[in-house]
Amino acid sequence: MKNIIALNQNNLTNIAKQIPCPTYPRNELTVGMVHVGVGGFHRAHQAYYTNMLLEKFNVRDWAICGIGLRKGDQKIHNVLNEQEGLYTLIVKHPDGKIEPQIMGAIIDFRLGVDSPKPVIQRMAHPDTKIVSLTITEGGYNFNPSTGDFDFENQDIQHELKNPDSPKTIYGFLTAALKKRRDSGLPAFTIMSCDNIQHNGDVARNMLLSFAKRQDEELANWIEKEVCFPNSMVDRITPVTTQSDIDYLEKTFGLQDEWPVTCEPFIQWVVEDNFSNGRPEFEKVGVQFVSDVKPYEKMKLRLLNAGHSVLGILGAIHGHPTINACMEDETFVTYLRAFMDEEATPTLDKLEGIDLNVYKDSLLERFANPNIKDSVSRICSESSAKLPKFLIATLQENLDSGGSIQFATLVIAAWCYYSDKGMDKNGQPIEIIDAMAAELQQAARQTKTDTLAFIKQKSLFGDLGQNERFTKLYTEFVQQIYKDGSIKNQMQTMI
Ligand code: CS2
Repeated sequence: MKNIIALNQNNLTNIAKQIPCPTYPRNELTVGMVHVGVGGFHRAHQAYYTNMLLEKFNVRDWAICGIGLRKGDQKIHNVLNEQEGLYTLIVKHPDGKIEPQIMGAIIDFRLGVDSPKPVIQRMAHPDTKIVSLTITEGGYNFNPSTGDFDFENQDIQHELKNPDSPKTIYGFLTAALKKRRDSGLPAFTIMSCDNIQHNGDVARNMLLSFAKRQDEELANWIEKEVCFPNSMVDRITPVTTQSDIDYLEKTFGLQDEWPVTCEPFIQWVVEDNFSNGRPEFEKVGVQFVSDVKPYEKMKLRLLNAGHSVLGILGAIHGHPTINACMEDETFVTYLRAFMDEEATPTLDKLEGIDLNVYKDSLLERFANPNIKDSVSRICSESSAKLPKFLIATLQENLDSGGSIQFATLVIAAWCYYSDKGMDKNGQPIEIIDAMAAELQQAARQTKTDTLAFIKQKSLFGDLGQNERFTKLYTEFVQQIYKDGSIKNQMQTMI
């Protein structure tokens, strides 16, 4: 039995005998970035790049303070407090090599749920120069079909009337920016790192819509002073499992309550547009460009949409993980056909990027047998993801007369998935979606109204009125409901 060592600052010298640890003086760091939404992705991506910067380049003023705004963030708050911001990043290579490394860039964590003040103070602190976000596609509070800010949201209503007790990201940002303006401090940059096309522009439009209703003068100041760089972020980060925790304990005797696992690949392309300085991330491989939009579109429409294609079809077929889908020839061929025939024609040419090479690399990354990315993670919050990842492509192909069959089958499968909540073997599928009830209700009407599911305007806009689409969709839905098998249908198309 190994001696068990808890992960904390005091034990780092000991842990470093087996696992690379931060060697920079963590107690000398100051917080330059405040990050909202400290999930696995942030810890494997921005916090990883930052850790490298602190480790290799003597940087001291760009450490991170994590922020949680939801009740569910209590757990990460407790773990990071207990572990003094330290956690293990476990990089899993396709050949079986596993590289754990202790990350130290997060030096503080604050929960804004019951006491907003400490969060506002942190954002308004003179040292804070960037507030970055991974609040998920659904966190931006806009109507996916119109793109308009959703003022009906109860929390938004509350914070419009009570600017001092914010609940959502918008209330926190305006409260902190107001403090900065009133005390003559420069604004911070708001850097979205979510998988949304033009994520910075979306963050800007939403914040300004909100601020204009809350405080017009402040909105004008924000409009003038705050930069919102667009960015493309990429690293596949599956949900941490108990076996990841056990691996650290069994192999190294290390007790880490919440490590993060990820693939070796990492990419970050950001527009160089900051209000108040930025870390020299280019030193650790981040690409700064003047226009990130073509990169974003390529990634969302190939990687994220590709994930959703495998995820939804795989869930019904009974494949538990993305790599299991990639061991199935039918899925691989189908995915490549979707990429080549439907996603690629909607993309712009990108200098220096060969789309075929990019697509080949995606297939390899998806097939990494050690990542075991669950289809349930991919399918979670599909109502927020599919309009951006897939429906936009479908719509463009309808407009141009291009192929729509591969994406349409996924929409039909999504209806069946939302209705039945089980795979073809009768195993229940756990549906994690803020709109799960509405989706199921609409899907359940399919028997009497074949188009009921796609009549949900907030997701599908006017797709339900497009004859070419509805004809194909009807055919697919009827087929899937008849035999519950998705694979037969996929095979006839490839
Ligand atoms: C995934 C992404 O959310 C999803 O469905 O496609 O989380 C994906 O793994 C990341 O964007 C990879 O960079």
